[in-house]
Amino acid sequence: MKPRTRPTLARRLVSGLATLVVLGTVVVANRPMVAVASEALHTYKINRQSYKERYGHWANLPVPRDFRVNAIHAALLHTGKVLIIAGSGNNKDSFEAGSFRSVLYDPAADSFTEIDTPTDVFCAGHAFLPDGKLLVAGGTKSYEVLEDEVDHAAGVMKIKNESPDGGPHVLEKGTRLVSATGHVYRTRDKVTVPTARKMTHGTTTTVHAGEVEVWVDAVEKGDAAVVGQPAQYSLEGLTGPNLYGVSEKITREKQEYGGDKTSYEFDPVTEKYVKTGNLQDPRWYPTLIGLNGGDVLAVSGLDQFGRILPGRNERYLTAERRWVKAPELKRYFPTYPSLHMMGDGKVFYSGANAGYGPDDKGRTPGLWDVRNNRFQQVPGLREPDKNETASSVLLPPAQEQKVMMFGGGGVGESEHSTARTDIVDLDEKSPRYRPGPDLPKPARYLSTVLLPDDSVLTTGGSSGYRGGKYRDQTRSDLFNAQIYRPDRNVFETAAESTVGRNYHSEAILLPDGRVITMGSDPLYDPTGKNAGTFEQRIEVYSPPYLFRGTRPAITGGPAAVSRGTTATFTTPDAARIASARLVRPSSVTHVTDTDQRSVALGLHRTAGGVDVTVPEKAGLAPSGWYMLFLVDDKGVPSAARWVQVR
Ligand SMILES: [Cu+2]
Repeated sequence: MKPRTRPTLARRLVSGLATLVVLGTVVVANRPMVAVASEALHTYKINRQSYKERYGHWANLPVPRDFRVNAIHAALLHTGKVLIIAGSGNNKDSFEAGSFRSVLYDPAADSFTEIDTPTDVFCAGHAFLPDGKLLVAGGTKSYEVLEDEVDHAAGVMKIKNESPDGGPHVLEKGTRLVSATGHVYRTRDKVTVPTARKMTHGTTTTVHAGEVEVWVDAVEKGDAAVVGQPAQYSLEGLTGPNLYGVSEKITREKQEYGGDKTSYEFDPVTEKYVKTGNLQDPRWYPTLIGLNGGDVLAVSGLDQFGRILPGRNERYLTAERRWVKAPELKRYFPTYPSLHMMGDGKVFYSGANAGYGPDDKGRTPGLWDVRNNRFQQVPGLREPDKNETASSVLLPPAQEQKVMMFGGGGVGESEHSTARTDIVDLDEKSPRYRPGPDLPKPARYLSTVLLPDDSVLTTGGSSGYRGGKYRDQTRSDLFNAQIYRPDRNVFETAAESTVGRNYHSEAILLPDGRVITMGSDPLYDPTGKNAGTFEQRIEVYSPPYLFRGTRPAITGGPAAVSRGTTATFTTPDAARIASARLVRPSSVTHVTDTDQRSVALGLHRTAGGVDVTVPEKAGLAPSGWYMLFLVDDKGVPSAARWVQVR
């Protein structure tokens, strides 16, 4: 047989080129098939055991149609169920229809229940009480009206009563007030104007007018009824100087959301909202934080007329189930400030917040001593102009007293966002933020979830405002997830989520060690031209530790433990238990969560179990329900057992 001659270089090039052209044509002609093939390859890859062991695994949670809600708030109850609160769900039609919703998801039974929701708790604040009930305070009294939708001039009117004798005056909704130029305005609510108070000092008597604020709308449309300066108004049909209105200005500017005064304790056992005393100030976007001793502090928020509260904070007296003013703790914060309870009882404001208020006020992080209202600024945070829509957590374990800031964006509808993380050690004498590792991409609304193995899952978020435009992208949802390892100060790549989550989204650790993610409220649809729709799908992430062999089990132990004491829990896996953690369940909205924390327990292994010691300080382990996790020497956690810390 004649040996085959080797083709020349030119021939080989021509033939190679021809093959490429043929292959290219095949690929182009069969693009859908190639896409299917690459998707199949991706599916194969992410489902391999070795992949899951390294990156974890995401799965969609099928939600029956009737239980799909706009998840604005989420909290894990000590019954193991997740309370998902929508209220009106940032949907004006639902608000006007009085349709307010909450849903309970039970991960153990994989079932959903509708919860009767009496008022619009959309954008309330919440925090767990020592007995495990969830205090939910504030919410939505009125929806925003954008400037181009304001046809009638409107504003806040102060009605004054200078008569100390006639008793209080009740003004029905629709009461008419007239300006000096004859324009008529109607009140939006029924109000009671208190009597004036007579004060006598020696021989002189002064009268302090009684007053109440009410929103008024001009009767006629257009600009004629706009009043640009402070003015006085008379009540139609009323003569005499005793009762009148004054207003700073009546405008056709944008009307912000108005806050509500309602407050509830959600009872995880009866699964009902139980009304408590009202807030002293209506609040929309407040932060609630539990204080040592069991009371709760409410700070910030917009009032019933959409004005940011100028530092009027208040305290919930848990034993009496009512709110009282806290003038001794007057301090201004932007809305939904991220607050963390520290070991010594001080409250740390990380600087993260959620978006209302001027850009030059109350934006500096610091340690707030809630016993004497002193505030020690904490310097060093990089890009301090990008704290809005940032998130922060008390890193695990809580004993380290380190808080980490993640991402964030500029104030308002800013196009700027950041990938920075910074960490502060609040045990230092003069604590300051120091640089942490960057996130893979700039991120607003990043969800941060403490895992029982002392790592932090970060997931979701978007680079642009509410998932919208960022640089050359129309949509900017982030699908990359990563796990922060405090011991090595690095982010490890995690599997990618399939659902993007920006504004109004949440992620929380479940008792079985998985993480549930929900919500997202994009401003625009994928074209970037039409209004976006609320994301109602739920996705659940199983971290790598769930694929790394048999989990240790907790088989018995007390339902309650006291701080500073030791308790015994039984486990057949005692020999390989390396750590024990109490993880306080999350109650989160707008990436603000004052509850989430992981507390290290002293650990002593015995033959059939472990003795664990709870720290003494209430600032480290505030009273309430926790998930006890035992973690083995490979970092694999048990399923949690619920324990109440007293
Ligand atoms: Cu919101």
